[in-house]
Amino acid sequence: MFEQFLDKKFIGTKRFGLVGSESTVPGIEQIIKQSCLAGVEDIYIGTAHRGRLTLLSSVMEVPLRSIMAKFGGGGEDPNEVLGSGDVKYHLGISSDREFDDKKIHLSLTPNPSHLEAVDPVVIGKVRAEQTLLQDKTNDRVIGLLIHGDAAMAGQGVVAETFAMSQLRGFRTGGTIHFVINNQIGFTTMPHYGRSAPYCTEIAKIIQAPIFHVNGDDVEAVVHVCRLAVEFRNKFKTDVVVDMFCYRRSGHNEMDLPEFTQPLMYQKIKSHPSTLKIYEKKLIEEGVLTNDDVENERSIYASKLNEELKFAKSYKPNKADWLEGSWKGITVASIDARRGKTAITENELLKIGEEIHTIPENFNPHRRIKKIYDDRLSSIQTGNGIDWATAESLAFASLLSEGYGVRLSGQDSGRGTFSQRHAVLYDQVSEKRFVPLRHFREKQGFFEIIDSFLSEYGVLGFEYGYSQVDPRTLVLWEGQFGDFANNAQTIIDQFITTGERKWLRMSGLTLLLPHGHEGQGPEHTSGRLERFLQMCAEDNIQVVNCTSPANYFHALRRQLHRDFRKPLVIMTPKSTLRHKKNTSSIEEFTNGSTFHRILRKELTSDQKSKVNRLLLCSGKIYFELDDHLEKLKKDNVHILRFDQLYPFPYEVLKEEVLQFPNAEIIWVQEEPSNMGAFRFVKHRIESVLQVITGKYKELLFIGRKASASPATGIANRHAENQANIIKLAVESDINEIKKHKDGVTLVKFKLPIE
Ligand SMILES: Cc1ncc(C[n+]2csc(CCOP(=O)(O)OP(=O)(O)O)c2C)c(N)n1
Repeated sequence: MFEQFLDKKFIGTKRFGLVGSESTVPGIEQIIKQSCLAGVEDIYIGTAHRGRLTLLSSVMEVPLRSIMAKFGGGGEDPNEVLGSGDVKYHLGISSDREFDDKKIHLSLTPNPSHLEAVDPVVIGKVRAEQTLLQDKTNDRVIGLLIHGDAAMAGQGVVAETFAMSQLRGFRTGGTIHFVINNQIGFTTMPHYGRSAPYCTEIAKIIQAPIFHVNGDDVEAVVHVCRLAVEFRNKFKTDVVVDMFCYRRSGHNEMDLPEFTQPLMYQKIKSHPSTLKIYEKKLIEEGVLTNDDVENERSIYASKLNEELKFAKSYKPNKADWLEGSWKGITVASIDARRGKTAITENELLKIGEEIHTIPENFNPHRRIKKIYDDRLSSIQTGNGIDWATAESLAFASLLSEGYGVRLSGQDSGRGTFSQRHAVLYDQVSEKRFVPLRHFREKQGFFEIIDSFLSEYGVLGFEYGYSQVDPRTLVLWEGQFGDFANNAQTIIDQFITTGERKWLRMSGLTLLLPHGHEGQGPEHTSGRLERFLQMCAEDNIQVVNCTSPANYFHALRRQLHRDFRKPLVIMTPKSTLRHKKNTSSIEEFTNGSTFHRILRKELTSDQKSKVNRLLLCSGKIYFELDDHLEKLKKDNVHILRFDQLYPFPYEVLKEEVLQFPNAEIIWVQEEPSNMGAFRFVKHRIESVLQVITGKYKELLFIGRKASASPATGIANRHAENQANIIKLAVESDINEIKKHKDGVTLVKFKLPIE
C-alpha cells in the first residue's frame, strides 16, 4: 500500500519497489525481533536499492513523512545540507526498536549503487562495535546483509565477505544473509546470470546453511528467518535465507518488463499478490474477517494521507552523524591543523625501551633480536631512527595515550619488506609475541593482522571499522600500492566521497608501497595520480613522506585533531633502509611537528648560490641528493613535497621566494601521465605567478607518458632512472626544455616483424 501510494502521489520517480517480494518485510522484522529477544543490542544492516524505502518505513520505522519529504526533492535534511546529497535509496539511517521491553539499535549503512560493495563495510562496523563493547562472544552485535539474486551470484566481493567470516582478524560470529531472489537481475534471466543452480552457492565455500523458501508463503519465510537467527546465535557462523519470489514491475517503476520477459510477465500479471494470498488464508482459517481486512486497509490509507500533509512542511531533527562514539569530533576547518603530535623525550625513550624488550623466556630469531637492539640503540643515541622504528613509536605513543591501533594487510605482521617485525615468533615453540600489545598495563588495544589475500573486501572492512571507532587508528596496507586498484570501488565510492555524500567521516589510513625500482609494471606504483585526481573539497589527505619523523607525525595527526580524514600514504620500499631516510630524536620531540614541504637548511651564503630548484615528492629525493653530493654541486636546492593534498600553497610560496633567480623544475620518476606532475603543475605555477621570480613555468623531468607504469627490464629501468637524475642535476635548462612532456630515455630497437 505504501508503494502504491508513492506511485500515485509522486508519479515517475524510481522506488525499486518490493512488490512481489513483500515477505521481505516480515522476514527481516522477524530477524530483528528474534535477535533482540536473544540479547542482541545492535544490528548493522547493509542492503541495496530493492525495497529500501519500504524497509525504512516498515522496519526501521522512519517516519513516513520524512520519506515522503524526500520525494518532494527536499534538501533541507541536516544530514544533507553540508554534503552533495545522494539519491534516497542510498541513504543510511539508524533507529531504535523495542520488542517485549527489550531495546535494539538498528543501523542501516549508506551504500553506493555498486551492488554488494557495502557488505564488507557493514562487517567491519560490526567488528568495531563488538570490540568497543568487548563483546567477545559476539552475542551483542550482529550484521545483516540483504542481497539481490543477480548481485549475490555475480559480485566477487560477496565471496570475499564470506571468506573473511571465520578469520581471526575479521570474524564477527556470523552474519545473517537474506536474498530477495526475484529471479531476475534488471533484464537478465538467471541462466545468463550464474553457472550454478542457486544464486546462493557461493555461501557453500564456508559451508553456511542455506534456507530456500517460497516468498508467497509468509509464515514459512518468518519461520526460516527465526531459524536463521537461532542457528547463527548457537553456532556463530553465517547463515543464508534465499527467498524465492518475483518482481511485479520492471527493474524500476518506469521499465516495461514485457520487452524482455513477455511470458513471465503475463504469468506475474495474473498471479495474486502475496498480501492477497495471505489475507485469503487468514480469512479461510477464521483468523480475520473481511471487515477486519478492510478496516486495516482504511486505517493505513488514512495514515498515508495524513503523513503526506505533514511531509510538505517536514523539518527533520538535527544531523546525528557526530553522536555516540563520534562526540567531540567536528567538521574540519581550513585553519592550521597540525595537531599536537610531538611527545617528550623522556616518554619516547621509555616507550622505545618498552616496545623493544623481549621477554626472557621468549626465543626470538637471532636477526630479529639484532634488529630490535639496533632500533633501541638508534632511539637511545638519538640518531638514525628509521622508518619502521618511527612507525612503531607512532603506534606505541598512541596506544600509551589510550587510543587503539588496528593495522591489516597482507603479511603486515612481519612486513612485506621484512621491515616491521611487529609480530615475533618463538623459534622453539612458534608462539607469537606482539610487543605493542603488551608494553604497558594500561594501554589502548593493538591489533595487527596478516589479512587474507583480498584488497576489495579487506579495505571495505577497514573502512567500516574506521567509521564506528574514531579513536582507533585504522590502517590498511597494500602489499604493493599497485594492488590497491582491486579495491577501487571502496576508494571511489566510500573513502574519497563518503563524507560528502553521506556525512560519514573516516580517519582510515592507507599505506601504499610506491616507487620505481625496476620491479616491473605491477610492483611500482600506488597510482599516486589517481588519488590526486580525486582530491577536492578537502576530502582526503595524500602524503609521500621522505622522513620517518614526518611519517610519525602524519600517523599521530590522524587522531590528534578534532576531525577525521582519510589519509593516503605512499610508503617506501628499498628506501626503508636508506641511510638518509632516518630521523633524529629531536624531530619527534619538543614541539616538533609534521611538515608538508621538507628541505635542507641553507645559510644565506649558500642560498645565494642556488640557481636551480628541484621540486619532487618521495623516493627520487634520495637519488637526487646522492647525486648532488657526489658531484659536490651547490647550485641546486631540493624541495620535497611530503604532502600533496591539501596542497601546501603558503609554504611553497615562502620557500620559492627565497630563490628569485632559480629555475623551477619538477622531477619525478613516474611517467608524465602518472605521479604528481599533472596535479602539481598548475598549482605550482599559480604560486609562481604571484611572486617575484624570474621563472613562471614549471619544467618537467620524468619518464615520457606511458601506458604501463614501469618497465620490467632491469637494465632499462636503471638507465632511465640514472638519466632522470643526471638531467635534473647536470643538464642545461635548454636541454630540459626540449623534453616538455617527459623524456624519451633509453631507446630500444623494435623487433623487425
Ligand atoms: C556493481 C554494479 N554493476 C551494475 C549495476 C547496475 N544494476 C543495478 S541493479 C542491477 C540488477 C540487480 O539485480 P539483482 O541483484 O537480482 O537485484 P534486483 O534489482 O533484482 O532486486 C544492475 C545490473 C550496479 N548497480 N552495480
